[in-house]
Amino acid sequence: MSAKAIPRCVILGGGGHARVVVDAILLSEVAIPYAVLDADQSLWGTTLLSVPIRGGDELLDALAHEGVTTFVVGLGGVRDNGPRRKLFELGLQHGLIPLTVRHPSAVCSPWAEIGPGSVVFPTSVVNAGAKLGVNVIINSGAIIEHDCLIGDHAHIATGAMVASTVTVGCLAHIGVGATIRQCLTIGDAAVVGAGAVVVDDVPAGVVVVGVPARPLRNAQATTPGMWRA
Ligand code: JB2
Repeated sequence: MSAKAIPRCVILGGGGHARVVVDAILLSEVAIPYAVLDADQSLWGTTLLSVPIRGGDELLDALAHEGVTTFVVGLGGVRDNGPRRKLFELGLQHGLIPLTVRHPSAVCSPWAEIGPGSVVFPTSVVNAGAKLGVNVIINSGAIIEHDCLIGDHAHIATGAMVASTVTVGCLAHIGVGATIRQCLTIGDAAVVGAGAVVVDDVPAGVVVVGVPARPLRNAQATTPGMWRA
């Protein structure tokens, strides 16, 4: 019986976040990180952890012809997850399969669900009954407690703690080191600032900061995934 072939993967975005994504792919051996694409021409011809940065997103078709079958969004971004959603949709439009990446040091319960294209970074925890949508980031050291629901394209930043049975909406951003009390709902495209402690539900598109977290004055979402402050 032949061993299952390891798929070739393209990483969309070649900055700091992508570096950790590539590291996790290499360590978990879930795919061969075959190429990186980046919008910044000055990076073309260079490498990211020895993976070639080949060019821009217009090379997706060419890479598919070279046998690349999977992709992962390597763009982290801060607060606005709209560009990450666009890149995810671009990969799908090119017929590629979203790769799910778990760093080997992450603790993911076998009773948790991790959606396609999601990335789970070093030492994070995703506990039993949690469900992550597509293209979610669980950044380094973040904790997703049992029975949480994390919406598509959401980003749980480094060291954030999401207590049990919390719902985080699509495109939401939970900032570095923030804490969300159990059973709350964070709306679609809402933003929780770094270090905030959230003790009430956060409506869709609203930006909250502080301890306890309160809405930031003069800040509001325009369309989901687009915000201004
Ligand atoms: O449409 C795009 C595109 N837009 C920006 N397509 C492709 N293929 N690449 C794109 N990029 C590229 O993403 C930029 O040219 C840039 O090289 C890269 C973003 O890199 P940067 O290091 O600026 O940000 P990041 O998203 O990798 O990391 C941020 O978010 C992480 C969560 C940083 O704030 C990190 O510190 C943070 N950990």
